[in-house]
Amino acid sequence: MSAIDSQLPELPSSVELGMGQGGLAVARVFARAGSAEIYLRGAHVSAWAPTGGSPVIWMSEQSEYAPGVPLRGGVPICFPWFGAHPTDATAPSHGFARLADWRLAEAREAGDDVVLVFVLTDTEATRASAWPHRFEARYTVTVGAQLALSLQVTNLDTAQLSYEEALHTYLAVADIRQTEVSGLEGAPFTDRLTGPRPAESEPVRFDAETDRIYLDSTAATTVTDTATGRQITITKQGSASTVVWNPWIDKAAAMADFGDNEYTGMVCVETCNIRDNAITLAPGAGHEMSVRYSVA
Ligand code: TA6
Repeated sequence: MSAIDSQLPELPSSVELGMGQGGLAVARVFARAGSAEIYLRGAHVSAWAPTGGSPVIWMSEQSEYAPGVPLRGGVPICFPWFGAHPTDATAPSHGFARLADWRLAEAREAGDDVVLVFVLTDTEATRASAWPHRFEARYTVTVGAQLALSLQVTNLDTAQLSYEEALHTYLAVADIRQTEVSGLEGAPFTDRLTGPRPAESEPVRFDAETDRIYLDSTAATTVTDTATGRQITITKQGSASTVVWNPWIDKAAAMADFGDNEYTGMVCVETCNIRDNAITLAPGAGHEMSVRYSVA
């Protein structure tokens, strides 16, 4: 980890940098109000729980921790494109950010919380990719009784650029069949399996593979676990798209890094700017997308 050591900021005692699974560098955070784990590869939050509370972020037991393979679970950062790249079939799904090594630029205590800042800038590899722009991405993770995530992107190029982004959060639920996602009622969406669908008046419930894109949706959402009564509220700024995903049985079985029955214990509610909501920045301009998770 010598390369990482040399760039490290001073760490408060509540932050430990160590070796995680697969030998990957990981920051373990022990704030008074909450704890978390963040892999430097992908600036990937892989665990968060408020102090005294149960884990909120879900991670697959089958996740790989190998070069070139994204972690399964946690909060993957999808950037600078979402899903398959529109023109380059060889480009990695959901972009290069979740496969890249981010730099831990800052770690500090803020009352009962701890704030960490991770930075990714363009590299030779990204400049040779399907998205060759010069950029800086700053990802701020605030760990406490709530989890707050903020992704700031700045165009360091001399030309305009456009990108998609998603905080592809995997949330833990007791039983997906007894889980509801509310806050999206009245919003039309695209079901990635069957196409455009009209708005629904009920919360999203799950009885099959679910993969929905809500555009022009700035609403807060709530994941209600009717089995336990736990509610996870998701409030966001600077995000105009929301994605809701559960792979259900067949897709779960088809994914090598996902346990066959693990679909029952997770739901993804993703904070995004994708498709028609993609962000365009003039040279020197920046944009921030942020989200906050609170549990009741
Ligand atoms: O956000 C939902 C989604 O785009 C699904 O279509 C599904 O593919 C999921 O992401 C996981 O993608 P990944 O590339 O991590 O396997």
